[in-house]
Amino acid sequence: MAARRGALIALEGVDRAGKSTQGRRLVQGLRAAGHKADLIRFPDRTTEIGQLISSYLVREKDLEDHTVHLLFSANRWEHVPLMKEKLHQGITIVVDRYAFSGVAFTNAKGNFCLDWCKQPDVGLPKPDLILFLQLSPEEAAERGNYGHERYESSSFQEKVLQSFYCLMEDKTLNWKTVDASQSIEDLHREIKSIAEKTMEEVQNKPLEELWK
Ligand code: NYM
Ligand code: MG
Repeated sequence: MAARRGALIALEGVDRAGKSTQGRRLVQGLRAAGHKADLIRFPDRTTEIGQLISSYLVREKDLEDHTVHLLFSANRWEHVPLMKEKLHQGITIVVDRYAFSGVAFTNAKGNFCLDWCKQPDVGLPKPDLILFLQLSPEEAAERGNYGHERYESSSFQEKVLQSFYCLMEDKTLNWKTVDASQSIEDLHREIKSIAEKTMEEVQNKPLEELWK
């Protein structure tokens, strides 16, 4: 029998929903339970492409909108060989944002249709589970001010949320919405239990390709 593979689990949601906190907690929790698990955060600002993206986000650099969209996608593709290797070694990969953030943020700019936004990411490893951390704009605002990066305004985040809702209508993907207004620990327990169930279900199934 072929070796069991790890699961690819994506965390999505608007800014301040708690994706990074929950991503870290999930990997810690899975490791403590004896699973092999790694975390990847997108954008990964440490690569050369990621540094360009970061200088765009902090407004040090202006980049044309199509260009920056393609850079975000390239920043995912550069991780694909290692992601596949790890998944096939039985390591579960938790991604803090993935192609869905890529599509939702560019689509929120207004002049890019969902179909165009999706194309560069077609064929990426398909997540076995996409956890959508749901938080109302009011609750997000109560968590403190946005930072000073591009996209960090409540009017833009509202458009991002609408784009996420369009993407969630795709029933070929395993979206699960969780209530991100819960305490960190309660949300962690819920997420870990959904993740472990998915890991069990997919371990003998082939890894699929996104939007193909
Ligand atoms: N973002 C993130 C995009 O616009 N496209 C993408 O493909 C990804 C992965 O980058 N506001 C945006 C969403 C965020 C910003 O992400 C930086 P983070 O998680 O705050 O570092
Ligand atoms: Mg941010």
